[in-house]
Amino acid sequence: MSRINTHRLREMLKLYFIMGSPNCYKEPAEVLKEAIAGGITLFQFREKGNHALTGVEKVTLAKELQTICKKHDIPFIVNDDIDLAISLDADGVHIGQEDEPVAKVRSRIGDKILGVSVHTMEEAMSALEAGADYFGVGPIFPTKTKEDAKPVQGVQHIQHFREKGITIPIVGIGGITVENAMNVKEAGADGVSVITAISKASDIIKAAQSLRQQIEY
Ligand code: TZP
Ligand code: MG
Repeated sequence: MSRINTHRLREMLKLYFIMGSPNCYKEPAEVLKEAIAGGITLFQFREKGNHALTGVEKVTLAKELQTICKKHDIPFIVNDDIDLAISLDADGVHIGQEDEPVAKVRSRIGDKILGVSVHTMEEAMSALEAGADYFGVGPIFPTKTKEDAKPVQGVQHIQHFREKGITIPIVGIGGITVENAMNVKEAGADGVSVITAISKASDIIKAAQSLRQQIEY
């Protein structure tokens, strides 16, 4: 295997759906199937927050969702849990600044996709050097989904990274909806990552379709 091709990764990041059981009003497997039917391009399993599953239950859900992704050719990324990603042979991992150091994670996962949340130029440069494949930047807009989220950064933050010469694939995250997704792309992001705009939508298929249209425009 070799590191993911950047062009392919930019395509994958267009509509990046992130979800775990605490983000769903119904069965996560059903939510994921509908999101895929609506056109998501990448999935991240993020089992975090109130009533998040742990242990065997978490692993069982991860396997169930990974199986769905495989069936539909949607790459499966694991949030934070490097051991889980390795044991499931996931397509990649996404880590934040408070997780294991980027270089250590890169050496553990080999050529799997490695996403890193960055908030400053310093974090960005160091993640780049340590082997990140893409950056998650946010929260772009106010969000209630992540309790310990950093202050809202606005789309200017993505613009700033691009102006400073950061060419690595970037996804915006935090409070992104069909109404504001276009602004995130126009600021220089390759795609948007969303949790509740899809997971808690009354019509999940339509929500994903509408977001995808905004990004493809
Ligand atoms: N990281 C920064 S904001 C956020 C994460 C995981 C939550 C995004 O959730 P939502 O529901 O799309 O605002
Ligand atoms: Mg993390």
